[in-house]
Amino acid sequence: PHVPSGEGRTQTLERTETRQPRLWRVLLLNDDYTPMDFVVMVLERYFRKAEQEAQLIMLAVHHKGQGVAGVYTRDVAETKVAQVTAHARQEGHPLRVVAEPEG
Ligand code: TYC
Repeated sequence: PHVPSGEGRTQTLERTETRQPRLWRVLLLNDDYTPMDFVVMVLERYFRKAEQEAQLIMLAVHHKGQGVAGVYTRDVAETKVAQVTAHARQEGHPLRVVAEPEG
């Protein structure tokens, strides 16, 4: 890093290298009550999946207990969790959505 010269006594150290932000997985958890169609709609609308992929992810969650809906930076992942949870509750579904750090 080089130290820019300046008038005052405060020095600013510059770094040109940056690090990639840690990514977070948004997981859908299975339950016995949320309709399959609602989960597919969530995957299409909030996670931008095409219908066929949404169906595959929903069925994988249904059979395995959980699955990855998408991978995002922390703020985006937390917003997805909040939006999907609010939508599910509004419709009276117990769907659980959580975010966890990758790696
Ligand atoms: N198990 C639900 C049913 O049989 C469907 C479902 C799939 C629910 C995925 C939640 O994250 C989920 N209606």
